[in-house]
Amino acid sequence: MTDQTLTREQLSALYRTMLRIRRFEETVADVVENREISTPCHFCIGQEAPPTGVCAALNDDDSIWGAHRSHGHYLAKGGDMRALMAEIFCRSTGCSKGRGGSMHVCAPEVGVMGTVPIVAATIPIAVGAALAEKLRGRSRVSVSFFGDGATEEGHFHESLNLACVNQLPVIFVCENNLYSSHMGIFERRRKDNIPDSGTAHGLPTLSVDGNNIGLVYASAVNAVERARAGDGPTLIEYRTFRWRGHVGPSWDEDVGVKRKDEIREWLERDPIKHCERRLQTLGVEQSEFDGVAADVVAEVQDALKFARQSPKPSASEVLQHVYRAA
Ligand SMILES: Cc1ncc(C[n+]2csc(CCOP(=O)(O)OP(=O)(O)O)c2C)c(N)n1
Ligand SMILES: [Mg+2]
Repeated sequence: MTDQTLTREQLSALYRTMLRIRRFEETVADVVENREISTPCHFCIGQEAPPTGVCAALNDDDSIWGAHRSHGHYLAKGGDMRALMAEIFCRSTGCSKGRGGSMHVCAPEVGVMGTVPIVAATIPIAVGAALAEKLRGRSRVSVSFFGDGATEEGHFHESLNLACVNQLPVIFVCENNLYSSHMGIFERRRKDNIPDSGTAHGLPTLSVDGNNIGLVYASAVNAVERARAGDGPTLIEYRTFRWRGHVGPSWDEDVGVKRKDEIREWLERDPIKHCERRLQTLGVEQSEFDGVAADVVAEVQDALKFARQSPKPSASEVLQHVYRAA
């Protein structure tokens, strides 16, 4: 597989999306740090390429399903930035009407069907969505985004098996950032072999550099083509790394665990800088980068202003839009 086939325009669009995710999350991180809001936020700073590249390979009516670290997926799939910021501020203008916060986001109009912080919870739901599409005879694809920790849940294995037996149009995207909360992969598994799970269940499986946007995009396009053609599911492992702690704005720290040596290496593999260097080789000038940066800052500041000015749900309405057993 090669990332050399992307045009300058395609790569520029991917660059812009990654920068939108990065600046959006850095701004939210500052707001949390300054205690303006106390919403628990799991940032994907450093991991922007998988959501960006995979969502760029999808259509609006393809569905995506995520977990607790999903701001990037929402934005990359075309979700409205103002509504995401407002949701994180728990305002009634938020994408989940202020009931969900950072971890329960949706934008069904562009296929962001739901994110759930129960680890692995949405993997079987993505399979169900793919089954529905197959039964309806449509060619829409569903994508399940999850972390390496989720592959240790039974849901993951059951979902892979069911999808493979029925050749469903679903793509399993494992963003392997080598940590589940504060626990490194070798504290949890005997082997660093997530792709083997796909092989065991009979799925085509690949492991890709998740910080190289060109490779991410190319691998996603292949998987989407297979799914649309009726050739069934694919499991893709994207190797990447988060720069912040598991939850919250702090740099690289979880319950006292720091990963200094690892992060030094991963900072050098910044997916945005990598993309910037590729664009430079394609002739993009500094003035163009400056223009994108200015647009993105303006968009994020507008979203922040919108969230701050939006009302909170009133106490009398707080049970509206909430499902409860009768
Ligand atoms: C079923 C379940 N078990 C445990 C948790 C607590 N928990 C929340 S996030 C997380 C780590 C998940 O790691 P991973 O799937 O690798 O995703 P990452 O945070 O690295 O993106 C854990 C254990 C949970 N939310 N749900
Ligand atoms: Mg992880």
